[in-house]
Amino acid sequence: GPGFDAYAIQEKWQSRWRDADPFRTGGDDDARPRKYVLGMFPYPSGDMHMGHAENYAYVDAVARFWRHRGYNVLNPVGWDSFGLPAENAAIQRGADPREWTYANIAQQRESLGNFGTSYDWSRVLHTSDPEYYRWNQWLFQKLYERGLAYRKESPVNWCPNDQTVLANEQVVDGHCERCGAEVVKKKLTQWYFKITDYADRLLDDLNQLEGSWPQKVIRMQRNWIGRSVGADIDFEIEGRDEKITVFSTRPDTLYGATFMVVAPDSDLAAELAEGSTPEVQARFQTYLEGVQRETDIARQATDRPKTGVFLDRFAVNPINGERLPIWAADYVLADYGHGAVMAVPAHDQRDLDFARAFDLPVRVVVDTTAPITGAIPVIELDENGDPIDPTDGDDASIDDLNPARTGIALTGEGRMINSGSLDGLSKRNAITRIIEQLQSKGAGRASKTYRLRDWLISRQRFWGTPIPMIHTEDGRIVPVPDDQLPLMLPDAQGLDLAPRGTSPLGAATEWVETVDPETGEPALRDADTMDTFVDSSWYFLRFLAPRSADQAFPPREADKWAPVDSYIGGVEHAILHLLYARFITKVLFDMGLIEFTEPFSSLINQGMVLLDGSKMSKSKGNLVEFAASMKDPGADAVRVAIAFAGPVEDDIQWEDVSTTGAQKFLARAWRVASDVTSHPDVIWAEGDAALRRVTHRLLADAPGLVEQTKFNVVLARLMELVNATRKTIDSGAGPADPAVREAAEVTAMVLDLFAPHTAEEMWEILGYKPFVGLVPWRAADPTLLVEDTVTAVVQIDGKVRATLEVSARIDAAELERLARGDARVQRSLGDREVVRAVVRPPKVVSLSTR
Ligand code: ANZ
Repeated sequence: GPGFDAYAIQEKWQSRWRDADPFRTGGDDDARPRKYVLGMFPYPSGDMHMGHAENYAYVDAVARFWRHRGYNVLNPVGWDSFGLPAENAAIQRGADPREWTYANIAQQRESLGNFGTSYDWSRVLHTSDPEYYRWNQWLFQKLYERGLAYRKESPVNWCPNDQTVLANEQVVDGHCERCGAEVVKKKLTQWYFKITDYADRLLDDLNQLEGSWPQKVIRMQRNWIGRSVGADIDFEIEGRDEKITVFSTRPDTLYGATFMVVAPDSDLAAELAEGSTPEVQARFQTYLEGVQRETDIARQATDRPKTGVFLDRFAVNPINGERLPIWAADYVLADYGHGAVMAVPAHDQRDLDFARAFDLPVRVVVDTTAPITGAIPVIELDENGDPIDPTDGDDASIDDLNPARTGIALTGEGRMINSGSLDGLSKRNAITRIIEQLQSKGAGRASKTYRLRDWLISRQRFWGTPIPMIHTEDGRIVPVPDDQLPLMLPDAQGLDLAPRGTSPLGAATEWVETVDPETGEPALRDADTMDTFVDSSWYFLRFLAPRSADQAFPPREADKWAPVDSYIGGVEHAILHLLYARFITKVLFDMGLIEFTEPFSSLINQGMVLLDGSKMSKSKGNLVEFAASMKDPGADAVRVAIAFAGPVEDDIQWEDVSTTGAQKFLARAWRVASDVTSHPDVIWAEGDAALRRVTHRLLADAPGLVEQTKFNVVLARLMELVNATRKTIDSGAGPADPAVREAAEVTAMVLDLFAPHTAEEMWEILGYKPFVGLVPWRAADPTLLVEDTVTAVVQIDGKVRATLEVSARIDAAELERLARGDARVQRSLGDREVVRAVVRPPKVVSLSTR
């Protein structure tokens, strides 16, 4: 007969799917339970590459799986279509970002169709459509009403190449996440979303996600939020009316404070220097200029020599009235805590390094050699990974450990000494006690500090959502009235998009000029656009009713579908996108619009497709053409090869991906279906039991494996089934055996997860109507799952010495190996040698020593 023609099959089934639209999500009358499966939506920069293919292959496998399991599946797709790459490409080519974007979307959409993905195509959305970004503007105004959107002037991350500000999350090791240019600080007035108000909830709710999100992502989010618990302590400053507040995680060590350090680039440092001698001022200025050229990363490195200037000013320790010299030093950061620290060199390594460099006093206030009952000792490791025991040596006393001499700060647990009324207390009790004392003096309070900063959302670029605010002549800032929304982007024609640090919209005179909605006086629109991470922070809700003209999303649909059951995408979004989406979800919850607080119930991060060890992306120029691969080897072979390449979360080396192997497997599966000669009305029970067992074990195991995203294992088991079926056709009961038909049908159904075109074709060959994609999962027959075992006896010189439970299908070699390895057999053999073995599988092994 004719051979397996993968491309013809692919074309045929894609056209049938287009006509019948079988995977559209069921509506209100659909009684099936619901599943919301979502892949992180693509950015339309050029055509797709194999990294995209991997993501869509997994998303489609999960969506198809739940349909087979009887669910009404929502699996939508859309485009994250605002953003810098479109604008930069447009500038380079002198084109319109809009045209570039929508041309790419059209190309990607065709590629996705060619890949055979089972999306609900009726729900496609683009974030650059006014019907979408109108709701970004709504969201912005809602946050503004709630005090969660505000403007402030502060030093921001500035990319000198892209000429725009960046969020902290977009700065990677001091460089622009997109273009790699070194990021500098610039003082600007910008819009922020107050994500820090949600820091505790963003942190605490991660507990709900344990087990359903990758541990690594949870850990990265925890570190990013970075909650530290401690106290704020206020210090009087000589010659200054206001106190200086410092944040400390170790208020228990307050008696050990011997100096104070302020961040040189803080307003506070400048003010303290200004109030000092001209000499200090000059030295401070020189120091500051050097500091401003450093990155935060370099400043926090523990191994670099400590630098700083004495400001010739003094603080007063609120607990004992001691005078503390104030220094400015770059290891203290301006935008963490209060930009100032009380330095406790005996118990903080950075402070100790500084004290030793500038000959400042060191006072021990925790005796780390004193035993603390009930406390779990903190064991620190040295660079060899061996525990450092601060009490090393039998008669170590705290004097032997004097950090001023050893250079090692005593950071471990112990009992308070040299600390007045705190003496003898453990760390925990001392912290509680000192906070009480400070509080009663009005000089301190319990406090928390976070690494997380507010989310800077304004951008000085064109291709984004216009910020829906108006600046009035008398200096007020008011929302664009509702009836003027969407506030649409003007035509890019005639606008100079070249980055120059101010928004190109500002030059669109007609667009920018408006009136104050309250007074009718002339006013100006805000010319900045929103960070595109605003767009993606809530898009999963828009899919529920993407055409809705009067709501961002209907709460009723959200009750039905959200949160997303399975969210699938790259680990590169472990912080930014996921954190923002979690934040906005909590805001929408607080607004009473949704009834859940976490947007993605489970998260699957796929690894990357690598070429020569580096990430595959267009910018790296190492793209394996997606479009070409759809013709040869074809969509199914690409999907199978990727899913078979290894565990989902592992990176894949493209060189190791065997599309030839995948093609051969698909042809074998198809041929098995073609060889079946029995009719669909066969009686399964009459089929070959051994083959049926392989089939039913796959039916029983595959659901668990898919839920654990072990797609490669499912494929390996499918290959095993195809091989077993071939064996029965060729050397067993032949192609008419009902077990062969059963195996071929189950192969088609399970194969649909990975190779839907081949699966549909097999299903049709087997005499069924389309679509195998909608066929309910077959239940495994429990009687075929019991592993049939028998009891084998082991005789030595005619006497039974042991019995073994073995598989009924065991072969002679394996049975002999088990028998000889058995402990009882070895014991009764002692040092006698076996001279003859007679093995009759599965029941008898007879060993002779004579
Ligand atoms: C006194 C002290 C004694 C401290 C001690 C530590 C150990 P994390 O855990 O990272 O939050 N600190 C506070 N603000 C700072 C800033 N802007 N730049 C650099 N360091 C700053 O660290 C909190 C600790 O880091 C605080 O507790 C403070 O030093 C320092 F034995 O206060 B500690």
